[in-house]
Amino acid sequence: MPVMPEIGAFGEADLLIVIDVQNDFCPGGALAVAGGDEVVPVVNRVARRFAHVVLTQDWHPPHHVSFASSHPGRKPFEVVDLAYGQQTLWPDHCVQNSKGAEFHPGLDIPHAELIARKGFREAVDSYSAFYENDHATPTGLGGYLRERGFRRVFLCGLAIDFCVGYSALDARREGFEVAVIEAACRAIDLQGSLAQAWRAMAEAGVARFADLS
Ligand code: VGL
Ligand code: ZN
Repeated sequence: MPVMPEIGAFGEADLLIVIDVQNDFCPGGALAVAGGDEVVPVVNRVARRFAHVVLTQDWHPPHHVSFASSHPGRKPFEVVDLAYGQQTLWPDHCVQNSKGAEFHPGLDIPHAELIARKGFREAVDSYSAFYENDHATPTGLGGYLRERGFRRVFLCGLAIDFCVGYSALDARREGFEVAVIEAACRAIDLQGSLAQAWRAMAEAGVARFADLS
């Protein structure tokens, strides 16, 4: 199991990754996460503790394979078998350059150093910031983090049971120490996905912090 630092002792080897705090994942958005907007002030506060922050942005082309609308006869939240495995179908969301794909207007992290967009390949979804959903095609973020010298990755944002959780597991696979900051996350919670995500993260050695304050 990784040994996480004392809370408060964040330095040059520590990175906060803020996952997908975008309009479409907030109330009123196309794939609204309950209480999604509530994370905004928490994320802003947490981000001020870190010298280094990366943001991710779900960024799909129109007719993306993860959209139910791309599969005649299918409805959102159904699961289909694709070439790379099972894929949950979603309402159209975070379409490139749309209002829904923009960061929540309250997100205030001027010192964020990189915006990593994901899910931009039409034929494969990408929950994780590190790998496409085929679990084989890297996004390049792992290499970026290594080259920057980060060793500890802290994660927060939306949604804990999809993009935050998959990113946490992949960050462990990439060899980083990993912690999730729960107060700065919300869940989609589809058919037990929230409990399953926490179980998988615990097994993988992802630390769980209630908050940083
Ligand atoms: C997400 C489903 C589809 C997420 C993104 O950010 O958790 N979930 N696209
Ligand atoms: Zn998406």
